[in-house]
Amino acid sequence: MQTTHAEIARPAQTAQKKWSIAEIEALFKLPFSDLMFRAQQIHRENFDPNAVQLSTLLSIKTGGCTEDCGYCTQSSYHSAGVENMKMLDIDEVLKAAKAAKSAGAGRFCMGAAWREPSENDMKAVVEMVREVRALGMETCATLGMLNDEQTEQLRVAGLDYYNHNLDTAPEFYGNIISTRDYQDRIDTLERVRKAGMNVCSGGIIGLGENLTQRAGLIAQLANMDPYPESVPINNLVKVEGTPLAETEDIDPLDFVRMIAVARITMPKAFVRLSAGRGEMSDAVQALCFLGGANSIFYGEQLLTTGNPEVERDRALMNKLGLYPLTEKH
Ligand code: SAM
Ligand code: DTB
Ligand code: SF4
Repeated sequence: MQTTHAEIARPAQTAQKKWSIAEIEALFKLPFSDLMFRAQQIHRENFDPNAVQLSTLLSIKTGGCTEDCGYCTQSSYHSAGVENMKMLDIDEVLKAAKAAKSAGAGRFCMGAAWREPSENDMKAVVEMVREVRALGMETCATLGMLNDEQTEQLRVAGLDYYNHNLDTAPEFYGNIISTRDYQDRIDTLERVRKAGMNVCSGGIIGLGENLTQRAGLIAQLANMDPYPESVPINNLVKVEGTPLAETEDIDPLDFVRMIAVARITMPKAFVRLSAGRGEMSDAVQALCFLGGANSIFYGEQLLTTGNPEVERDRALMNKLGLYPLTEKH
């Protein structure tokens, strides 16, 4: 099996620190410069500080989801104007993956609006994973809950990462999603880990959660043993027709703090500055990189919402002296 960047960056783990929620909250409350300094120090001990991992997302099955996640445009409970579409065929997926590769992405992430995949869905996805991997890209998929057999099918196909977010703290989860519970998410993550694939799991901020709940999400992630190789931190993208459309905006500096706390508590993870970059200034994104973010979604589109244009990201990276991970490793 091809060695992945995460495996290179993350040698055998020694005993992992356990974080209490109070300790994590104390990190959030540090003076901003102290927090950034500490995060940047840890970042430099573990990574090339100027290399950024680039992942391109493709929605392989959009809309009509049977879950009721309050933030999501694709839930059939909401009216965000996203249609229930059929799954893309393999040629469309490969075309997008080749374009992502030639634009400089190292990883291709395939997302589906499913509670869990069916047997037929799995047949198609397994083929997609095999073929995308054959292009020489890292592969990631996010398909909802998995059972043991499905996890094994993905591992055999050569899937490098499985994304499944915890999204928020356990005690706030029920305010956002009622059709599954927190333990369902943890069970899928454990299956992915047991099968030997890299775990990608993170969350969203700006859902109306308080600081203790942000710390609670970080504690869940950082205390997994081992913690995820990839940790996406999303800023809620508010879309009309979803229950969270009117939620109050968070202060962008609080987003930066979330990134820095993820970096400090999960020193060897790739921390991804994920959804919400379209609404962020270059200055805020620069602070996120300083706080230890070293991965982004790269390409005009996330799943159903926009992301910065490739040209804008290239210009930002040039301005900051950042380069794609694949070019230097
Ligand atoms: N259906 C699968 C699932 O829920 O795991 C995979 C796709 S789902 C869209 C993947 C993740 O995208 C969610 O867990 C959530 O963290 C993030 N997400 C979805 N809608 C979002 C939004 N409006 N703003 C920010 N993040 C969002
Ligand atoms: C993740 O943490 N963020 C991505 C990915 N994993 C699948 C999804 C962001 C979705 C943003 C809203 C949309 O485009 O629909
Ligand atoms: Fe479905 Fe995933 Fe959206 Fe939830 S986040 S409604 S599971 S697509």
